[in-house]
Amino acid sequence: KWRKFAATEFSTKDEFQKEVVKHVETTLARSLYNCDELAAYSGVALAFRDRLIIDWNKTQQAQTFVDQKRVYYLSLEFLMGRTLDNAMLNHRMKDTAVEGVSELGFRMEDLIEQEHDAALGNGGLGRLAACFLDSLASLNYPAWGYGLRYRYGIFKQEIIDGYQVEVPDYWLDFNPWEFPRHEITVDIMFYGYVRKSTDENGQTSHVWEGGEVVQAVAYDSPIPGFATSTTNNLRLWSSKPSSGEFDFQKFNSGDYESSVRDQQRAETISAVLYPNDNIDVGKELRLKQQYFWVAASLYDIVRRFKKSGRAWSEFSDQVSIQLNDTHPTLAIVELQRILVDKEHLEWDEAWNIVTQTFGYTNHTVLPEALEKWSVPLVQNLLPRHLQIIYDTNLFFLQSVERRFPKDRELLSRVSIIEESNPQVIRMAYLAIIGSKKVNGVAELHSDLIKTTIFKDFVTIFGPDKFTNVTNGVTPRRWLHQANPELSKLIADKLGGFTFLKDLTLLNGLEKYADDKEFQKDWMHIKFRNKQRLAKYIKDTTGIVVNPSALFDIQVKRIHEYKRQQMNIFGVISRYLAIKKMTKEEKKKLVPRVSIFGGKAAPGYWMAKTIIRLVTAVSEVVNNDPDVGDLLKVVFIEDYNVSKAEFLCPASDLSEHISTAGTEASGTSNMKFVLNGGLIIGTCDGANIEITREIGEDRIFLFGHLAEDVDDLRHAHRFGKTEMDPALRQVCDEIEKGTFGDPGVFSGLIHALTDGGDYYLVSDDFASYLATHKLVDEAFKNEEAWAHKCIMAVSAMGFFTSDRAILEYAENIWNLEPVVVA
Ligand code: 26V
Repeated sequence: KWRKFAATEFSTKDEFQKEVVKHVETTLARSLYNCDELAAYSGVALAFRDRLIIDWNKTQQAQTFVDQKRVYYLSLEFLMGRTLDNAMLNHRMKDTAVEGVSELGFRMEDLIEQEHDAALGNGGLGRLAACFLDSLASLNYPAWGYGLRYRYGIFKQEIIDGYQVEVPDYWLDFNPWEFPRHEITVDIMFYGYVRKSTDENGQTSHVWEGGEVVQAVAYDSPIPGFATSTTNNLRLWSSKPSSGEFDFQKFNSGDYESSVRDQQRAETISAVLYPNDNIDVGKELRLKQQYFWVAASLYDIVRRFKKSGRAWSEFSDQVSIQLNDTHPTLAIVELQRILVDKEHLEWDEAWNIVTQTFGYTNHTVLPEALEKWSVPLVQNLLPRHLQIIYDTNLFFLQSVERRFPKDRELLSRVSIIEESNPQVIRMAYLAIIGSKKVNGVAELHSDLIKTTIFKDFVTIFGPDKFTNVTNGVTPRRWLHQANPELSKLIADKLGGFTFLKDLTLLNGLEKYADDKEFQKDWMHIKFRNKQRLAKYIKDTTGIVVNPSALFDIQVKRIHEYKRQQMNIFGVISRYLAIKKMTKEEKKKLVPRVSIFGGKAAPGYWMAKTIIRLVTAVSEVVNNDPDVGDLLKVVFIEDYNVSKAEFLCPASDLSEHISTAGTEASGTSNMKFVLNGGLIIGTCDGANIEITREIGEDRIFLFGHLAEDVDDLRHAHRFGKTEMDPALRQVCDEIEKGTFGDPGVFSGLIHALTDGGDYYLVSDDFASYLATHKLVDEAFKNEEAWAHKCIMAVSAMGFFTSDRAILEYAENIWNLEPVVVA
């Protein structure tokens, strides 16, 4: 009987305008006469939010009703970016809304800009989680994301006097996309002790008690699929003092300050995202974050399962939990604890359920990024969990011992506990042992983990436990939203936007690759996207760049393994060459704009030095009259998702030049090619599969292979390598002071010389420069270039995150879609 009161959703421009005005006047209590862009944005967002909520409710009801398996994606990072544009496009209502706001006197681009990025992630791993949520909803899979609601996302980067300065990112003052669920709370315990208790039947069990309690509060956000009603849920947990915990004793006795301190300590847990990417720092607060989030999420998942009234033996038919890297590995231990200590299942029965439930995705082979928690830390914070880890390890090692008797070396190699001082817990090993499937994120990476860091586990568990799911990106955000003109041009040729749901349809572009008219349209769109970027650069840095120049972009976290230093050394080399050129030679040179962007972890000194070198080179080169338009160097401040959305469509060339074997996959490589740019790259991560799909003639590959790396490093260590002569010149120039005080850059030079050139910059430098020459030559022939770009895009269907999610659903989760009426 409530149906007749059901909310209505707008479907025409007039209805939309009415909704916007209603929200501005009532929800926001603003007069239409002083409605600024922020208020207008808010009104539009609230109007769309209403539509989303209707689908969200329908979806959650339908998914509960069908009672099928759900997947839970546990990730400490969800790098969502902005929501409004995506919501409008997924609902196929943007055109209507654009018209509507324009009649109200606003430009939609300006309103979209009002929204703060949701920047709850560092880089690739967090953005992958966001793309996966989009695909899960678009493919109608019943799925929830679980994460932390950080008060501060990744810091904002300012460049002051050429150096990175970090500024806190407070993003929550107006966020219409989240819904606090003050009624959905979980008490989470830390510290305390474990007591053994024996019941009347002589059964002993473990009771963890006497610790400090913090409360988790759920905040939900709707995740709409593209052109479907399915709207999934992203649940982020926020920490606050538990209601029983606020110390009234202290409060009443006048110790107000200390009771406030206790309160703040609880709130600190979800206060800030750790800004490290690919480096483990082992801080207690980080471990607290991990347990807090994992325990709240599991409590929630188990509570939902128990409502279904099924037997525990059916748990893994109803629930799959995917671990996004090792950060949520404690979930394995927590589920075992719930089943054994709370639900009183036998150890083996519980462990069977656990190992049927979890899947673990590895995202890096870099040793410094593999999480290891110190035993004393875990003993103190989570005493019962440490016992369970010890028991798990014991039973595991016993089973290994039975199968491989007397191989003590093997036992110590695969032990979850590393016998260092202090002992540490190898989280990746725990994740492997507790999961049904382990996957890498690109073919090379998945092969590497099987033959290097996890080799012994392949011997023990057999090869079938280990699999590959190559990453992908959502074409909705990364083509349709970021590059609407290109999306439209493609749709015109392919007869509509179906390709956004089945990206392999792009291969229909192949037959237009030679079409001169189409090439012209294509390159014209590229040019306009470059103009837009040129304007942004001018407005934000004052640097004037020529939009006809070759735009060469490297945007990603700053890390030695990603080799931004090699890129800037290459730029210096080009600069030195220009300085020596005659007028005639200069005329033949293709003008370039080298664009860098990315954040350095605040404590990563070498990464910060790389940024300083880029800004120093840019100051010199951009102001050198000998160079003019032939070379410009730009550092884009505060690279984030929204900036990626206008950078990806504006590249002619993007750089993905990690030392072979170090970049697990990379995903911006996919975004750049999908937007009609070519790439220069090493044989690393997904570059290899991109090459296989688009063809060797459409990518600029260079450098040594992953299999050469050990020998090359060895040669460096034993002083058997001479520095590449071109690189030598670059170093000399830096040391001469051409880019300011050379002392500032000595760390970078030192890394190449006495440092043993761990990332093999010198070994790859000649081939890097030679390949850039090939790029210059290729760029001179615009038709041939356009042909390459079109052919490349036509072959990018494989790299949609829809394909990745279908593979997870079929090979790992055994998950079926639920269609919402
Ligand atoms: C590790 C740690 C260690 C503890 C402190 C904070 C922190 C934050 C992140 C990480 C994980 C780094 C792994 C990572 O981000 N890998 C990237 O994953 C992308 C998606 O699969 C992939 O495309 C990139 O190649 C890979 O570097």
